[in-house]
Amino acid sequence: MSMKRFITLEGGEGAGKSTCIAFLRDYFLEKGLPLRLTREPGGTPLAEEVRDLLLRKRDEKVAEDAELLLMFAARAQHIAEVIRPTLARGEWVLCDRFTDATYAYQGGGRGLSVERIAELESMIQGDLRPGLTLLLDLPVQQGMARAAARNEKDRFESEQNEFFERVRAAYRHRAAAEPQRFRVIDASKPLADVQAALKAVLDQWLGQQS
Ligand code: Z5A
Repeated sequence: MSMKRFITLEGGEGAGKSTCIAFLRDYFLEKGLPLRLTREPGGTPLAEEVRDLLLRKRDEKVAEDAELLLMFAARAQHIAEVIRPTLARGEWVLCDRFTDATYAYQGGGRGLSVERIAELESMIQGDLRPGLTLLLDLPVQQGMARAAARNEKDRFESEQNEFFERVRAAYRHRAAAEPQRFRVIDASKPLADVQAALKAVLDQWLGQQS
């Protein structure tokens, strides 16, 4: 199964993932390449229900391990029902967040150990890893200012500044550790520059396919 066709998009608050997804969808369409756009947590009816459980604000404190296991429960379903079958058909998958988000939010943000996450990653994913990960990176303050324009905050968006600083640091740490998989895009730039950077990365990535 080709991991080269499995692409993930990551980034912190207000990084512009939704905006970039639309651009990437058009890019693939123009190239005539079959693309399945999907997201985590979510991507199947059951996994979307788990997403709702995870994002909804509630009075009860959510235990860190409960959060971690729900993320991987949704992921197991998403992999079985969408990601593996799509890749097996030879199509492309573009996933809005994947396991790097678990390392960043549950690892960096909540402080869970990398080993604990890695154990679940191999249990649930086996050898499935993205071939290419696009990380939209920008200073936390700038991202928060962009995101502030949105309506009601969910359970993650309600976290404090320091939480998002740890998330960003964890993402950057992972990108530095795996430069062959990650492409870090400066998301603090105007949208046109971000899109040009994405296009350059994909032109190069697709060029390597043949
Ligand atoms: N989560 C987790 O904890 N563990 C996991 O394993 C996984 C996820 C998979 C939901 O994710 C939450 O799940 C997430 C982490 C957790 N929580 N948080 N935070 P999500 O991906 O659905 O949530 P999100 O981060 O809110 O994603 P988003 O909706 O795609 O937001 P965004 O990246 O901020 O994108 P945006 O809406 O496109 O951009 C925000 C605003 O900035 C918008 O007004 C744009 O017009 C503007 N924008 C975008 N780009 C630019 C540029 N370049 N210049 C100026 N303005 C811009």
